[in-house]
Amino acid sequence: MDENTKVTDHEYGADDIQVLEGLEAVRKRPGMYIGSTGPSGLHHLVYEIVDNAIDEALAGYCTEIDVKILPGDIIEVSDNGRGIPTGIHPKEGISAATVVYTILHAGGKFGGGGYKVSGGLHGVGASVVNALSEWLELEVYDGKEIHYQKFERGHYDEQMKVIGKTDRTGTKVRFKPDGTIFHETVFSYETLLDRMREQAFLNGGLLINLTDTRDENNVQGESLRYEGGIISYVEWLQKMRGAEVLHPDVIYLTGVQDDITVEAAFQYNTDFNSEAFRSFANNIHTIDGGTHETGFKNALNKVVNDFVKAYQEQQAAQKKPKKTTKKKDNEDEKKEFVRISGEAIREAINAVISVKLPECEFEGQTKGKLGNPEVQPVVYKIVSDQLTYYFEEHPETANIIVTKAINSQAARDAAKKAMEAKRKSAADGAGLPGKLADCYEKDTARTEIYIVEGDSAGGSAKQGRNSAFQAILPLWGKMLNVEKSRADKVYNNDKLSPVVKALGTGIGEDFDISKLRYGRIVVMADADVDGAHIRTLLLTFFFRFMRPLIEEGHVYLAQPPLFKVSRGKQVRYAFSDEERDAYISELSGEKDAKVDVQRYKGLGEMDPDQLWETTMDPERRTMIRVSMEDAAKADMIFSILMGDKVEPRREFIETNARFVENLDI
Ligand code: 1YM
Repeated sequence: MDENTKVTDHEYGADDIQVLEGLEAVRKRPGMYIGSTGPSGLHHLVYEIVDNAIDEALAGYCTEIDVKILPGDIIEVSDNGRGIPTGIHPKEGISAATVVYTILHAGGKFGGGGYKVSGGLHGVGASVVNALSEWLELEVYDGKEIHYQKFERGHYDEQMKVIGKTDRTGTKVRFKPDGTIFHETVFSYETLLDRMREQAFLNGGLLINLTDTRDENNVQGESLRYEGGIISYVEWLQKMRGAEVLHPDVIYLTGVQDDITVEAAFQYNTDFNSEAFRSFANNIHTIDGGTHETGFKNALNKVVNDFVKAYQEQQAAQKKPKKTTKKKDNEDEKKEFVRISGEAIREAINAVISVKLPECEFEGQTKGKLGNPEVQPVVYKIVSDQLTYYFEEHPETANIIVTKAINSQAARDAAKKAMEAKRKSAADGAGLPGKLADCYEKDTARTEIYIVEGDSAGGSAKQGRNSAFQAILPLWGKMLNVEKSRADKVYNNDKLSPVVKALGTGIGEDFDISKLRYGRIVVMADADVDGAHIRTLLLTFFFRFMRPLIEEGHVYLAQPPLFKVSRGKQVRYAFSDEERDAYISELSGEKDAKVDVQRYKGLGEMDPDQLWETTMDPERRTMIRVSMEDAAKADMIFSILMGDKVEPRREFIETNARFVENLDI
């Protein structure tokens, strides 16, 4: 017998063999059960245990959950619910709690009858956490006795036993993730805090305490309870992004139909070109949206357009003399009624949508999209009925939102006109910007455009490039912060319009990726503060106006070296201080020969050959591909970084300083 089939104090029957095989399967292929054995999988262990406590809260028996990170990165989760049943399970002949922690469950719980609402690991359960823990201790308080059992990698030597008396009820679980399974066993307080806060918002009124006692000199913690549920969530999101709200109250709509519970909360702010949706199905964050989001968007479209139409009809009736014939009247109405596009209606919205349903189907590569088709008409019906009612009851708010939608549409129309005028103007020649040094090839599988700040760097890049497939566009003029500008200004900006023309796709609602002229768009800027500024501004622009470029992985950041380390003809380029030091010791050799170190302050200091060798040659360069995991999160980060409120930006930079280099956007 190997160590994984340890002898326990009861005989193995056919069921036990199944248990062992089940938990072995989890240990052999952990990724299949928790997604990965990196940090994300590690944190999922906590979510799974907490989800069981949240289910107990949803069932109405638990009001408080404690989550602790203890020294040694041990996790302790406890709740004040009923406690997992400890009685002997009729079929298995062991404690029901032991069954929960040792048998793989496909999803729904036994005994319950209801459906499992939350679910980090798609409901596979506590046994997976147990199988992937070096050890796990379970304590159940049943109002009389404390029941206890210890497991090692899912196995146990002793059955559940009583270790003391108690008058409270609840469940406590302590575990240490298995270091032979996980690459990373250090928990991130911030990651757990984000998740616990999200769950506290989604389960309004529930108290979740998070404490980190790993460093005894720096114990940190937070008590999270939001009576307002997702209304509080929207308020919090607005505050985080430093937004100025457009109307005082968060609009909250809710209803139940066909076993589907729908909740939506939203509020507009004064931002431009931003749209932030956060949606959840059974408390699981659906980062790619799905049928609940579509239902909501369609309902919002319909209701706002109904009100716009009524508003326009009213205006027309006031203006029109009574004499005109009926037929003409109708014609005029048709002409005057302007439909507002979904994008214009959603500009500057901040929304949270949460649905609960008997069984979720998730779609897409990352399973981040709700697929259930029956959800869309239910959300549509509830949101359109209730929003119509809300607008009737709150005419001032309705008026603010409808006016904002009309203005957003007007700005978009003006922007479109500006674009068309530019396109048509003869001065534009073939339509390509004058400073673009284009490449010869046309096949986007190979073509690249380098967008370069600064004329001298642009010059070196032009000489150093391979003109067959690499185009260079130097940037000049005054850069516009798109975060603070209406769409028509963006289209007319002298720095951005050459970028738009060179890429060929158009922007905003006109964006057409099939017209993209280059497969790779490389932003090449100095490795200093000004360079960082240019990079952020361009990324914000792409994110707000050409988002599919980022979503489909076309945008890259060039990585020019920071140092040149040389000894005679031997040359090394270093991209960090560590690399520089390593090359210095490599080249100085045993005899400590003199090594020359040059620090590049800007791209302009490199000659064309050096620039090609280090930064542009596909065989030798490294580039960062810009990706975006979560649009709502990216939207928030751009608002914080580029908006005009200083305080949220300072806070963001302080808490994220360590991560800023590899932000996921
Ligand atoms: C710290 C983690 O697991 N709490 C928890 C779990 C259960 C219950 C209560 C519970 C559920 C039910 C009845 C029911 C679970 N019970 C089961 C099972 N906290 C934590 N609190 N009585 C108690 O669903 O009917 C699985 S989880 F299957 F045994 F009922």
